[in-house]
Amino acid sequence: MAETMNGAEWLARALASTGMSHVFFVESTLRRTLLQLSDLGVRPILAHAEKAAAYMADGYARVAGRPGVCMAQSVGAANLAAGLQDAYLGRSPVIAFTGRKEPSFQHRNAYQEIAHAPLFAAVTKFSTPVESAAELPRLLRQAWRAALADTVRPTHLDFNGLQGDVIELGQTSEPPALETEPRPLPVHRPVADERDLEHAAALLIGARRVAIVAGDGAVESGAGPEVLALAEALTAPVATTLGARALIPTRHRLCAGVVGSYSAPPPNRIVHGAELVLFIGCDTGDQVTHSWRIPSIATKVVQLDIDPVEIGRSYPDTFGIVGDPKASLARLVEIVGRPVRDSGYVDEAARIVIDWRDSMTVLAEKNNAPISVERLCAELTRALPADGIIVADTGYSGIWTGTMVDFNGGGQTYLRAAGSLGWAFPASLGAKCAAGDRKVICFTGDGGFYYHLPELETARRYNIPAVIVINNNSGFGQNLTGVHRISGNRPGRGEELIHFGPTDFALVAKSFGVRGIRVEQPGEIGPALQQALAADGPVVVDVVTELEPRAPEAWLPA
Ligand SMILES: Cc1ncc(C[n+]2csc(CCOP(=O)(O)OP(=O)(O)O)c2C)c(N)n1
Repeated sequence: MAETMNGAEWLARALASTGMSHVFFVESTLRRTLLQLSDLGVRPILAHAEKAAAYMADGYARVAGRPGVCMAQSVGAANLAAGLQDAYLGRSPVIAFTGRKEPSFQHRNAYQEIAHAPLFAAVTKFSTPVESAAELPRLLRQAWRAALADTVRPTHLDFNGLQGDVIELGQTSEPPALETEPRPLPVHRPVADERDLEHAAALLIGARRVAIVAGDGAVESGAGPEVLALAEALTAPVATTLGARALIPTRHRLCAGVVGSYSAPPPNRIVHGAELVLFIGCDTGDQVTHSWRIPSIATKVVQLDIDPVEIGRSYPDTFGIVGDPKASLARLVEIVGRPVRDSGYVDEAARIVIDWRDSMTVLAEKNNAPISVERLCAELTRALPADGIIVADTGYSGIWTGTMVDFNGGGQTYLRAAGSLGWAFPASLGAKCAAGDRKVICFTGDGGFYYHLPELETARRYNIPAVIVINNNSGFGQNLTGVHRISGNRPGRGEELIHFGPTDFALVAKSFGVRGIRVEQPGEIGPALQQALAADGPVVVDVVTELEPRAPEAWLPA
């Protein structure tokens, strides 16, 4: 006979059955479930703010390739929803639980509560109330499946009762399991239609200057080797989205770099010069295309994506192939075979990349204070272990790491914020919870770090050994160009809008009981990173830089 149990216990056992190791929450919510989870070996991580808990679940999910769970009580729901924006944009399978006051409290000015459904509508692909323990198994399985189905995105369950109490009140006799066979992302690997692949191969072989733009979907699919194999066969340069920075070795002859608005000049020049662009698992949004100017809107496109809705979303002249990137590229490589190709375009592309790299050498090797961020990035490249993970914040932190840090294209992982400043630090803690022995380095500006600074206490409490590198330039560095422009480029004018500090974050870290290393000379960066990576607890590496230097800027045609 099937075992009957309380809904709160069912939830804990069902989550634990998936093999997850951590969940992230702010009191007071689902207490019985959290205690049961703890008994079952799943660690509840108490964060200091709901947004941080959502970011932790996001970082966890991206490294685990499995859902990350976050929870909050009713009044925390708006904060938790705000934290799902990055997971939604970054296509991360975060599952959020909230409590909601029971029906007798609705529509009569209940303390602390606004409607939850509108909050979650924009940041989830499935969000539903849970009214009884009996409904829980069906709805959680749906939330789980929906989060993992392409396009991967957050889902949400809103439990009746301020702290999710409803599931404590009822019983269920369903088996506490969510999956028949736990699988990492992507859960499904359909191979594209053979005729579409043949037509795509003909288009690709028929074009002389083919550029590949590989996106986050290619990373999710683990398609790096297949992307490179196709690039070799077609003699095509490979540019990537920011999120796919680590897809292939960034020093490879065919690697053009990150294309779009968060980019250095070479990839934009290269992709703009293509006759045909092959998008692979790429959202073709404004960031990767620099608002649909790279490549130009009239460019002939072949697009491979697991989600048919993405095909031709931005470029009208698109031939679409629907399938898992890795599985479909493997077949496409076979069909393409070994055609005779002109190497003129890749030679030109390689020259553009080499010349630009040469022009950056002075800054990457700069040996005196103030520290150049290019040098900091060169030190990060040297320090990052072969299976290391970099978690970068948005804005300049994304541009610096996406243009100036090199990756081995096999083993190393690059995670970037999908736009929310402050995401990286909590996300790196969640990432480290999923990373096992792999080292995690967070790269953030001081402006980004201030958002969730109290999570230093969380890092210490659970002894999460992430390395937090702060590019400490005492302000919103990226925004300096903008405020100067508005103020007629008058020196000093407008800087009060973006200036703060100076703050010694090494001292701040120490006050939280976290190790802090202050770095003011370029020669100190390498040893500081080594010490931090060797530590068995969290370490803040506070690198003092200046506001004025600009990150690489994207190229646009005249
Ligand atoms: C939630 C949110 N608010 C505002 C912004 C706009 N924004 C993007 S980058 C940036 C400045 C970041 O400063 P910092 O983290 O210190 O890095 P730096 O630019 O100095 O390298 C701001 C304000 C944002 N991306 N997200």
